[in-house]
Formats: sequence, structure tokens, C-alpha cells
Amino acid sequence: MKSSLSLLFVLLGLFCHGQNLIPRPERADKREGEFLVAKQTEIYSPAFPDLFDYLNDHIERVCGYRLAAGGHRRSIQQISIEKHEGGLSEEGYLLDISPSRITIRANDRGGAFYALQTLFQLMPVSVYRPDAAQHAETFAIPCFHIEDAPRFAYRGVMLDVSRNFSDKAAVMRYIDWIARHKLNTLHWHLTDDNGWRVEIKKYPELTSRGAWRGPGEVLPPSYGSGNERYGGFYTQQDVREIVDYAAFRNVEIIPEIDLPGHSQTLTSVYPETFCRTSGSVTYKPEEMRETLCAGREENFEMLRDILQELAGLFPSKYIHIGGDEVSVRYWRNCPRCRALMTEKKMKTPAELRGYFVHRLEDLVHSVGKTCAAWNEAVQARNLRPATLIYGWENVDVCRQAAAAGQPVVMMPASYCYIDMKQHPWDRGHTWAGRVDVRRVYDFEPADFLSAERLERVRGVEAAQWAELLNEPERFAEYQGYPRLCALAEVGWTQPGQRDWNDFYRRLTSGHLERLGAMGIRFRMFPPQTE
Ligand code: TNX
Repeated sequence: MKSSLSLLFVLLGLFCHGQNLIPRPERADKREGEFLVAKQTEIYSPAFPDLFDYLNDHIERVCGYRLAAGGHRRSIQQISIEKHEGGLSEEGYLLDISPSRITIRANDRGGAFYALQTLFQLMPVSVYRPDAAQHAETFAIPCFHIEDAPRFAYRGVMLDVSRNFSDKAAVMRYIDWIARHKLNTLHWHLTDDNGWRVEIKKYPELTSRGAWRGPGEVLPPSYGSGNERYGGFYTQQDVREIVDYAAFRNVEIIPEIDLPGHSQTLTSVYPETFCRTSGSVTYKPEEMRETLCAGREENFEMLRDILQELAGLFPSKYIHIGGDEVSVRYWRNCPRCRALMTEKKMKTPAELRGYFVHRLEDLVHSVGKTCAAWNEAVQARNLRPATLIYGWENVDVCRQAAAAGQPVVMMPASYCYIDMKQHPWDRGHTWAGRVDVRRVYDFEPADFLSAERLERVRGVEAAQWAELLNEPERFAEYQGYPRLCALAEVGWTQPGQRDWNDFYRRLTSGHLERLGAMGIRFRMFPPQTE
């Protein structure tokens, strides 16, 4: 009885082995046999030479030695990574594992990088453990024929580093983890009311003063920073290192400077950028001054300088200018803003908001970049056709942005905000409802948009706001995983290939173990209460 049971498990194990790939590939056919990695195995990667060491770093984790570079010899035990001209879509790849060789063919470096990620998921889990204590002389990789390509070109995560700061090492780890899930964009929320995180040479006080809060600082304590001096920022050198680290992993970083709302840091460090007041209105010192003055022309000169430096730091074609939750109450009472409204024949402060967005679009354009903005920017009307809109409030705003002809990233909060609670006992926001792993997985853009409007959707994004990321044991990774695994599959896998039960099985029969080996202290599935 006992032996037949264990036979059953062995068979089940065989059957399931390699069947827990996340995100699920377009096509993965199991084949007979396995490829044995041993000392004499070679790596041949003429088209993508930097992947030679990358692959070897991973092999070494499993077996303690590195493989030699091979030549163009088809007959021998080889892992070969080749560029495939034509036939494959962007970031797509073929991965053929036979007993005699492993062949990767990719359209571009991104595809080759992703083929390796899939290959790693077919290796022993120690491939993710940089500090593995034990090594295997040889190890087997099951034979497969895999054809794969992403559904969406844009597969992103937004990380807020203003509310609570993640240092350079933490951001790099974060990037590595998302890249392993074939997510390719980090939308980096670098400024907000609670701290400015990127060094700007022309305005050094933005970080020397604006990156800190607490006693003696211009910013009051907030979001759990207590009565200590709290903060941190990235030097321009840090940013360059992070950008390179991300580019190696096929991750593009889109920087966001949140304007003209959520700008309390800027207005605290440089009070002249804030509105003047008229009549009986006065603002108490502790009152949030989160909106930049729209009527002060020098503000736009300053923003141009800031955007210029950002443009030099980030190779992405986009700069995200924010545009969300702009409170116009200061503008109403500001003589400069009112004079501007009169001059431009505007009737409402909402029009002034539109004016601000258009000015930002022009500034971004003037530094050679394309504008990205939160969905509120659509209200400005007549945006530049290339301005990329992030629909966060709900699916309706995504639909409206697409109807207005803008390219759209869909991230409706009720599916994509991973700062929401997963369970009633969690610490988390609730304003967009409960967003558990299943909920993220169930997000299907095609359920909400006609085929024509769906054409405008560049992809999907999860939002990791950081108001609650102030407990070391519950920071980004705990909030992020495994929900980001689900989001990755929403972005990568064709809808016909997606199935919650299958995903749950892949997650729990191998992938959670991988997350653990990567060092991610992920959140276990909460007990079911309903
Ligand atoms: C809304 S989404 C915000 C953020 C908060 C978040 C909390 C968006 C553009 N603005 O400022 O951090 O909700 O869930």
C-alpha cells in the first residue's frame, strides 16, 4: 500500500514537473526525456554575449561550477541562445529542450532573457538561491518545446517610494523579482507630499531638505515615520545604476514626478512655488500645501529644469507627470491664478487644471520625451495623441481615455491596487474593495472594452502605494506577492489560456517555493472566512 502510494506521488510528480510555469506560456509541450547539465555542458550565446555569465551565475548556484563557452557545434551537449530573424514577435522566444541540447531562439534580447526565466523555472529551485549550501554534481531539465510571447507590450508595476522609502538595494531586488515574472516596466513614483527621492543638481534642496521629514525638517512626520528624522533619496549615480540594473533585466523605468497636486515637498522646500492668498484666507502652517501655483510663470521654468535632468537620467521615452487628485482650492484664492484665469478667459479652476496639464505636456515634449499621466489628465481634452494615460480610478476612466484616442495602461484600483486588503484581518486600504490574489487574477481588460478600444490598451499595471509600507516585515514583498504573480499572468498570457484553478495549482505546487528561494517573504493565502 505504502509503496503504491509513493509510486503514485512519483508519477504525479513526473506529470506535474515543469507544469508550474508562471506566467503560463502560450504553448508548452512536454516531450520524452531530459537534458542533463554536467561539467562538459557548454553555453553558446553569440548574439547575446551578456547572457552567458547570467546563465552561468544560475547554473553555478545549482551545481557549484560554471560552464565553458562553446562554439558553433550542433552535435554536443550545449545550451545555445540564438537570435531568430523573423517569425517571432517582440519579447517572444522558442525554447527547445531535447536530451542532446537546449536551443533558445529569440527575436530580441528581451525574448532571450525571458526564455532563460522559463528555463530557470524548469531547473531545481536552488537556481534562485544565491547562498545555496549544497550543490548537485549534475541535474536534469525535463524536455519541452515551448513557444511563447507576451499578450501586452506593457506589463508594469508602480512603486511609490515617497510615502515610505525603499533604498537602492531594495529597489534592485524588487526589479529582479518582477523581471523573473516577465514584467517589463517599473513606474517609479519618485515624488509626493511626503518626500522627494531623486537628486536634481540644479535644485539640491529638493533632496537635502525635501527627502527628510520629522523634527526640524520642512516636512512633518507622516505615514508611520514617527518622531524620528526619516527619509532617503537616490543620487543621480544611484539612479544610473538602477536604470542599468533594470535594463539588463528587460525592465524599463518610467520616472514619475507628481504634479501639480501631491507637490507638498516642492512647495515646502521652495515656498515661493505655492499660491499666494488673497482676502481673508490664510493657511495654517500644518495645513497640507499640496498644489503648485498655476499662476507663477517661474514654476514652469523650474519644472523644465527638473524634467531636463530627468530626461538625461532615464532612457525611457516617457516621463510621467502625475496629474492626479489636483486640489484647486488654493488656486481659487490666489491672485496670480485668478489673474491668469482672467487673461486666458477661463471660467473655472478646472480649466486651469487643464491648462497646467497642457503646459506639462509641452515641457515634457521640449526635453525630448513623451508625456504619461494619471487618468484625470484626460479632462484637459485635446491631449497630444501619444500621451499615455494610466486609468486608475475604475474601468470607466480607462474606457474614456481609449475613446478619446489616447494610449492607455489599465490599472483599475479594484483589481490592481495591491495596497488594498486581501483579507479583513490585513493591514491595508479598503476604499477600492478587497483585492486578493483571485481578484487580481480575474482582471480581464477585454471584459470592459470593445475590440476597437482594446487596441489602445498598451497593457496593465499594479500599484504599490507605500503609505502602509513602514513595517519591515510587511513591506513591498509581503504586499506584492503572490498578487504580482497573478498580475504578471494577466499581462503576459492570452485570455484563452488563463484559468484560476490551473494558476492556483501552479502557484502552490512549485512557484511559492521559488518565491521563498528568491528571498521573498510573501504572504500566505489567508484562511477563508466566507
Ligand atoms: C490614490 S491612485 C492615490 C494615491 C494613494 C492611493 C492609496 C492615485 C493616482 N492616487 O496617492 O496612495 O490612492 O490607495
